[in-house]
Amino acid sequence: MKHNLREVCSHFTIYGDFIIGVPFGTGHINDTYQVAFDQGGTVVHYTVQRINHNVFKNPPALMENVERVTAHLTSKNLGKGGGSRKTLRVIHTTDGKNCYQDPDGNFWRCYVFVENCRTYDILETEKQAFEAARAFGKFQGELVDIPGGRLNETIPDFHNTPKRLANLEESIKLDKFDRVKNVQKEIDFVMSRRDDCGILLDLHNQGLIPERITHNDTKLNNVLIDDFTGEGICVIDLDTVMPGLAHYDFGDMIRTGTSPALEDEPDLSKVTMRFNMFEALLRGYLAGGNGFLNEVELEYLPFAGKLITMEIGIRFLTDYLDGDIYFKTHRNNHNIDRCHTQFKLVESIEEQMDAMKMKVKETAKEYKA
Ligand code: ADP
Ligand code: GN1
Ligand code: MG
Repeated sequence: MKHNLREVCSHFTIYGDFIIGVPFGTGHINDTYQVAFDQGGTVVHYTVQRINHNVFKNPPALMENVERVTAHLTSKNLGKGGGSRKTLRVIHTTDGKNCYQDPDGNFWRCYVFVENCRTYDILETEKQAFEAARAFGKFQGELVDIPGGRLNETIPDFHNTPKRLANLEESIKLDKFDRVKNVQKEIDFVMSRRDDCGILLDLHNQGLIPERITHNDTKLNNVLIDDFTGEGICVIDLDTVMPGLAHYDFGDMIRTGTSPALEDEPDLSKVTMRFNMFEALLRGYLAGGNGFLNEVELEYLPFAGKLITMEIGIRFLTDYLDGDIYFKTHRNNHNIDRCHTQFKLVESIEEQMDAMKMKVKETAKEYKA
């Protein structure tokens, strides 16, 4: 085990005796563990995470966001039944802080582990898609009136696609690992779509789509699905909750919720945008958000799927050129496999764009507030 979890846990206000800690989940950035404690003969679990401080430069500011967001969501769900499973609960350190910094400079946080639910890397049914998207829509809707001023930007320009493109161009120019020659086709793919990159930000700058509080990492495995009811109960992975456009969230749902293949699937024939899953995501998102989107936001929901998928593809491609330093990789060319699935999905979305737009037009009417 890379980390001494027993020692880490001793700095949090957890009652009982540490039993064991095991790595958990398939995230690309942080180190996540499930730890078990014996509390008077009952085993109780917690999530303990090392925050990647190369990616998140200011973990205490990030945790300040998490505390504000979870406190607000908790207040909204008070008295509505099952409230304690609907929002992450931060466990404080023994000296009253929201995270612990170890002697090596690592930042750790701890949450109550929500039992009897799980996350899915691939969605299997329309119901799961509906439920997951509804949870994200509800999350965005409930944060509309969070008090206390603008949230901290935990990663500036996180979904600024033109900047992501500029970073790619810089990495191509530097070509530190002599890899550009291996990915000319992928680079051409991006460059032929470069005019798409600024579309959402332009609409925002024209005042047509507003800034909202968004999650920004709405991978479908960032919502806990109840084992018994199949309901999307709790939105997790709150590191990137900050000001953003609604499209960043719906776009990433299309990216991760419509394909029947894993993000790193080498067999590209499996990668496709399943229209029925798109519709289920759309219905779930609109049902959860309860009509807060304006007409222009609605119109650009399908485009968001294309743009965010391309943006993450650009980031995987850039990381490959930079020597695989940002995303965790587990095999050679892992980032390239990931990039390929994204670009294949972009093509599939492009082919179905007209039908997707039509579907949004028809469906939005049913969910007006
Ligand atoms: P990462 O940044 O590594 O993606 P996440 O916060 O998404 O970290 O956690 C990784 C996985 O751990 C999730 O996909 C989920 O399955 C599980 N998980 C995280 N927090 C909790 C929690 N509080 N209760 C239950 N499961 C959790
Ligand atoms: C990372 O941590 P994780 O795996 O939920 C990344 C997202 C990407 C995603 C691609 C902070 O999310 O932006 O969309 O990988 N998170 C960060 O799978 O960069
Ligand atoms: Mg996650």
